[in-house]
Amino acid sequence: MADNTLVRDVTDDEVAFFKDNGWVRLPRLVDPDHVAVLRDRALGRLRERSRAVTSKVDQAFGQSRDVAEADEHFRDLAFAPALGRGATRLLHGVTGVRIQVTNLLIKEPGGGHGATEFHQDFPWMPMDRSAMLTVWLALVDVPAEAGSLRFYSGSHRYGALGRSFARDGDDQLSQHPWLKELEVSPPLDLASGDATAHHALTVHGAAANRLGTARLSFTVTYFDADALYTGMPYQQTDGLGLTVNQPFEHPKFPVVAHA
Ligand SMILES: O=C(O)CCC(=O)C(=O)O
Repeated sequence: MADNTLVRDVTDDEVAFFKDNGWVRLPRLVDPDHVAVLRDRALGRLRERSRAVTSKVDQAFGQSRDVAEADEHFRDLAFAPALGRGATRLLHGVTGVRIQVTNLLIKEPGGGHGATEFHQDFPWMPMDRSAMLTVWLALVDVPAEAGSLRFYSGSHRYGALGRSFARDGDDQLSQHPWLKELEVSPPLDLASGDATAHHALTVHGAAANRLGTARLSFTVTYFDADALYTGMPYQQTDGLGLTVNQPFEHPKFPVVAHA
């Protein structure tokens, strides 16, 4: 993928907004013509996914995890230098990033999937530091009524607030009613190729899809390349042979940007 043509750089204003709010909107991050190619590939992959509903997450959206390992188009995007640079700048104070996971998400309309309850991503992670973010790229137009993400602005400054999706009634608002004192991001109408980025400590969620067509997105999660493995049990990392208190030196966690 040719850098600076299909993926743009993140601007200084976007970096500043993310630092204050823990999330940012990134209009036209990826060229919409290229996104049309990605969309077709995404639909093919998602058709093959397991439809088993074994967790609360499965009730909120369907997934095709590690898509960049299986499809060079998504690999090229996850490795795009502009994205690696952007993630490094957004994550203030890190010198480089690794990929934690790539994913395709589908939120079906008409009761197929419900709302994504408000949660933080970090409490599940076996990293010794929280510098981590997810870029959520719209592969179709995602008006607010399709369930674009909403964020509690500034919630990334309150540390790890606990796991959600683990027990009934454990969304972040139920666990921490004081979050309502924070501003919620406005309902976002995203065009295909627009993205949002959110910090792994930012409380976020999404309404059910009321649009009538599927909400489709590609996500890539980047984390501090210098983070150390804690050994906390986690399905993705269990059995990979990672060493506790050492960096994530493994092909599953490639470095995409480093000073
Ligand atoms: O797309 C959604 O509804 C939720 C996605 C999410 O929580 C994430 O990417 O961290």
